[in-house]
Amino acid sequence: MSALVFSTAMFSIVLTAANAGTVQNHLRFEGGWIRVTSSGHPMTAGYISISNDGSRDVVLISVSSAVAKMVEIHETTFQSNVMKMRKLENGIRIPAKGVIHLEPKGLHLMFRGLKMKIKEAEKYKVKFMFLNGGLAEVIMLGKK
Ligand SMILES: [Cu+2]
Repeated sequence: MSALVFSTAMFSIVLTAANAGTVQNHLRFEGGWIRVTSSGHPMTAGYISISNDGSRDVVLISVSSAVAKMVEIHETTFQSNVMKMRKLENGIRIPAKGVIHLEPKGLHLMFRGLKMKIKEAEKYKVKFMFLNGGLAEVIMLGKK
């Protein structure tokens, strides 16, 4: 499972691959985007699909980025038709041969304490950390 760790060489490939879908061993990151903000806005959400083509489950345990003080993993719930968000303290399990979709009104990344404005078509580096110590650097695109 240590093969999940990105080498420096792989990292540069990821940077040029942009939003086209990133392949690193058995994990694939696709369609990653962050909702654009107006200046001074403190938070925004991000979405991405992560596929696990491997034979073992993996757990996404934390996410970070230079664009925000913290990035939390959230789920959206509905209580009497009121939309609420909850932080997932134990991360998200991605089953073997499975895929998870972080998407509007569902699981999402919450970028809190934004240090900059998120602009359309701009590329942002986001780090995904897994329970086994694996780390993936992924480019996410600013989008409306
Ligand atoms: Cu949220």
